[in-house]
Amino acid sequence: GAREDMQARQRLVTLAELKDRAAAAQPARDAWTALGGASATRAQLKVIAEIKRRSPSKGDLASIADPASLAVQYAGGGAAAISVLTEQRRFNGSLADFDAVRAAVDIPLLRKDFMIDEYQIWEARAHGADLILLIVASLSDAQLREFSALSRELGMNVLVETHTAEEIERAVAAEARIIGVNVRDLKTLDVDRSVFAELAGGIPAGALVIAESGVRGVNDVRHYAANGANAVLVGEALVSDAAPRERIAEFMA
Ligand code: IGP
Repeated sequence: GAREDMQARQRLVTLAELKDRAAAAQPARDAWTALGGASATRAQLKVIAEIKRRSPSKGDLASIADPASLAVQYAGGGAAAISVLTEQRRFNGSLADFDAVRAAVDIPLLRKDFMIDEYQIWEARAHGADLILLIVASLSDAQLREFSALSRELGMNVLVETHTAEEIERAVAAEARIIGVNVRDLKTLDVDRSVFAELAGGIPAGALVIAESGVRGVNDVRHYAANGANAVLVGEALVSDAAPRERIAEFMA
């Protein structure tokens, strides 16, 4: 179909071309400030609302006819940022989805994918991303540093994802300022919400702490907030809710 063709073409974009597009793109928005990083108290819990069509654990989550209008609802509900899955094989995402969302809202966007190459970081910026995801478990320390440095050079912030105390140490050593604890184990796909409370205390003051995955409703949000989350990253619960705008407002109240 058209989307496959589009992706096939996008893979043929040379790095040089991507660099030209990144240079021509609007400067990155300040995700750090949007997530409350500049606030002295960080009292207001922030929401990163995710656009995710399917997941390896649950299969198809929702038929998202129009990612742009979902994004507008997220922004209207007060989301601080929007995460857009671009990984195709397991999550049925695409850069076309990302582009549609970019055209529809002006808040910071996270390009959510498994970043393993500098090419993808240039690609993210070329498409107007403001924030990228780096998963500690899938990168070496050297990659973590290099990819973080490149992202910052391009004006983007980095969400560094962890799942163990050791990974938090590696994130801190790489000078991560926005640290996510994913309560889903990416190897087994099991969700264990208690992982957040166990690990969040190990994140140094100064860094923003993001609770990732497993939010079913406002009680889970409260639980993460009570255990030190500055923001929550919510996918499935929002894409499958008939009223995502109201749900986000409820999470933040
Ligand atoms: C959202 P949930 O349980 O609210 O749908 O989870 C987000 O944390 C999850 O999609 C995620 C993810 C990832 C997906 C966290 N880290 C890395 C793909 C790759």
